[in-house]
This record gives sequence, structure tokens and C-alpha cells, in this order.
Amino acid sequence: ELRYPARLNCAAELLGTADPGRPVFHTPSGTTWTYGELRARVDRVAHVLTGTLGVVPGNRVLLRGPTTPWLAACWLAVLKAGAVAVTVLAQARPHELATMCAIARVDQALCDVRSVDDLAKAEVPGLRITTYGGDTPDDLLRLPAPGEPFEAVGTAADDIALIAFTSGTTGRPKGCLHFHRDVLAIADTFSKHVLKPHQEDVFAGSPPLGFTFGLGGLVVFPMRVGASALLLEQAGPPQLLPAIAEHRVSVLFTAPTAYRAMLGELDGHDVSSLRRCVSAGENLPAATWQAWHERTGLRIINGIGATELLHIFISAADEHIRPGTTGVPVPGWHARVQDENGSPVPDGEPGLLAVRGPVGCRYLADPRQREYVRGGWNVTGDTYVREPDGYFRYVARADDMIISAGYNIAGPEVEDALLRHPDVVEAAVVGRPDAARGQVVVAYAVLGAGAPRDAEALRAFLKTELAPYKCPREIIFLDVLPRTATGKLQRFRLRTGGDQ
Ligand code: 3SK
Repeated sequence: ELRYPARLNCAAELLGTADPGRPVFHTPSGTTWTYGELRARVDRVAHVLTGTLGVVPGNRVLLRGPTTPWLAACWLAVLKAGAVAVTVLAQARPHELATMCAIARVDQALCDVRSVDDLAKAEVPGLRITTYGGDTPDDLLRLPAPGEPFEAVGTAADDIALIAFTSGTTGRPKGCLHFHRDVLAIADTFSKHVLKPHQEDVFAGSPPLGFTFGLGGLVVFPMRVGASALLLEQAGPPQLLPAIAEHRVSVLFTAPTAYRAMLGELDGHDVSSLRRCVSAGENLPAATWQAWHERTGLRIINGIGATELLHIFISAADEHIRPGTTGVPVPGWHARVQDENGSPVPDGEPGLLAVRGPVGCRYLADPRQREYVRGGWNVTGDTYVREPDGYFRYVARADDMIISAGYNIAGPEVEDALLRHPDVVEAAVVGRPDAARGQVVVAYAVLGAGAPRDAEALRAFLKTELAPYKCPREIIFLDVLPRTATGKLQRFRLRTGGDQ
């Protein structure tokens, strides 16, 4: 069990670990910040926050901008000052920002000058916006501040440190409250036991800091062990591959889609510095794991995480990795598969994934809390099978199971089969309402450049891979699949045949 002191400021803990001369953040343009420089900059921002801006402990401060060292420094400064960091994705539009600011009762915002227009358009009543990275005298980085160190506010371990928003794949955003101890707990569980990072590691990845997948992987995990991270504003496969080689990245965080895209572009890129590749955000098909392993010799660490629980809670390390499964509960976490009434279902049978551990779901003023936390378990909304040997295998999102003529069909299983076809780059399988069968299986596929859009040939291939009742009635070709800002597939848009 994890034990933290009753008074704990997670930012002070993360900042306190390493030698001042060691690197903490790199940028693609070749800038490197040391821990000493980061500490001085965080302290300066914390002084400005508590001085000129009048922030007091408990105030909620929105942070918005591309993934840069300054965004990370602002996040640390807000926490060090005892305020609450409200993290949002840089892609959020004005009406979404307005909703999140209202839910979180945000008082102040620190915003990259390049991202300020949409925030200003959100017209949040009473919100004070301070930009950083601009050249005006009232820019955060130019406002006067005392030169001395800022003494961290002595927050309690279970004071709120951050509010992270999840919109899921649809619906009104939910603000998830997380404590100071939660921030350290994700490093002291998943990172410590699965990643096992060391000081020399260089972390990088595609998830932005506004998504807790990225906040953990690019700030909390490296800083917990005095390592460094490459922060990329643009972090798609075309940027990731050269960056891995140039900065000798050793720990990579990204999603299955990016692994597939990188496979198509690997030639000529040196990825020999990588020793850990993490995949989360979506189910990792065995076909993607195998293809990456064959090309690179690396074993992808699959994981399931959630904004509600801050980071990854089921995964596996090293030789314990088993392709096609997510893994086992990360040390410190417990997981089981249960039915709608909360009773455990036998191993080998599908049911709802329920987990509990050092971090729990706490929605801010949202009745959906009752659906997520049931009988002390966090019910994530995923259908899983627990194998008799304790490995957890993903089946589908609970609301993505397709029921056709009485058969239960897991869309991801059909997607996995599609991805085994050499021409298929991305696949999504949904159930479409059908008068006779309840639902029919419909597949959407994105093909590699130049591949023929031959639905019949693909159906013939699927017939050799799947029981007939699982084979899609229809296969539709798209150029891209609809995804959320965090890269999750928006199946509901495919189900309704919406704007593709
Ligand atoms: O939402 C997710 O999928 C996720 C994955 C890993 C870590 C954190 C999150 C929120």
C-alpha cells in the first residue's frame, strides 16, 4: 500500500528530486531546461500567481496551450502555490471552454499567447486571462516577481491538485478531481512497476499535457525519477519518428493508431534508442503488437487508463506482456469483472471491468458519479474477460457490443481481423440498427496508399478469419476515422452514419 505524509505538495516533491544541473525538458528546436532552471521559473510564476494575480490556495487556474516546457512550468507553479490546475486540451473550442470553466468555477487562466483567441471568445464571466510567451509587459513571464525561492504551500495529501476533463466519446464534459497524493500515486504504481524508468531515460510521446495520459507520461513519470522529457508541440507520427532518433528517446507514449502509422513510415528512421513503448487510450490489437515487434524487436506495453483514475491501472511489464491482452492489475490496483448488479462473473466470461486502487473517480458535481462508482468499485464502462490465469482481455466498450440476431459480437475482434489484412491501416466496426436482426455488423476501413477499395476481396478475407455471423454485412472505405481530440474513436458517429 502507498503511504504519503499527511501534508504533501506533489509539485514540490516532483521538483525536489534531481540535481539542478540535470536536464528535465527538451524541445525539438534544441532547447534544454535543467531542473535548476525549471525550479527558478516555476518559483517565478508561483510568485506572480500569488502576488500580482492574487491567487490563493484552492483557486482554480485553467491552463491552456501546446505541449511546451512553459506549460509544464505553469502546471507545477499552480500546484506549488496550492491552487488547482484545470487542464484542458488545446483543441477545445470556445463553447467547450465556457462549459468547462463554468463546471470547474475557474477564476484565472494561464494561456499560451498562441491559444488565447478561443479562450477570449469563450467570454467566461469574471475570468482573468494571463498569457505567456507574448511580448507585452503584462505577459506572465514579464510581470515583476521577487527573485527568491517560492516556498511551496503546505497542502494536504488529499487537497485537490487538479481537475481533468473527460468528455468520453460523447456527452457533457465531466471534471475529475484529483488529489496531490494521486499525482504521485500514478508514478509510484504504473511507472515504478511497469516502466521502471531511470535518470538517463528520455520520455516522449503524442498525448498532450491537457490529457492525463500525457501529463503522467511527459511530466510526472520522468520528474519522479529525475529523468527528462522531449516536449513536442506537434507529435504525430511524422514528427515522432525523427524526434526519437535525434533526441535518443527511450520511453515512448502513444496510441495504437500512431504505432500503425509509424509502421508505414519506419524505413530510414533509427528507433534503436527506444526501450519502452507504451500504448493506451484505446485497445491495442494483437496484430499491431506483432507487427511492431517484428519490425523493431520491441514489446509494446499495453495499458488501460482513464481520466477518472488519472492513469494506467492494468498493464504488464517485460516478459509478462501477453499480446492480445491488456495485462494484470498494476501493483497497488485491484480489478475484477462483474455483472450489472455488481456480482463477480466467472473467469472466461465477459462482464464489466471494475477497479479500485490508490486513485478513485470523483466527478465534480455530476450525477454520473453514481454510475461510475458502484459499491466502492470504479466501473469503467469497458467489457472485459478475466482469463483463468488472471490476465485481463479487452472485449469492447460496454456500449459498443453488437447484438445481431441474438449473437454478441465484439467490434474490436472484427477490427483485429481486418487489421490482419495487409492493405488495412485503420478499422472500426459498429452495429447498425436493423429491423430483422436488431443490429448488423458494419465495418469502416482506411486502406494504405494505392490499395484497391475492393470490399468483396476484404469480405472474402474476413470469412477465413471469423465465424460467419461476425462478418460485416457492409464494408465502407474512409480516408480517416472520426476521432476525439485525445484520439479515441468516435463510434457513435459511425453508427449514426454522421458527417464522414
Ligand atoms: O483515457 C485513457 O485512455 C487514458 C489512458 C492512459 C492514461 C490515462 C488515460 C486517461
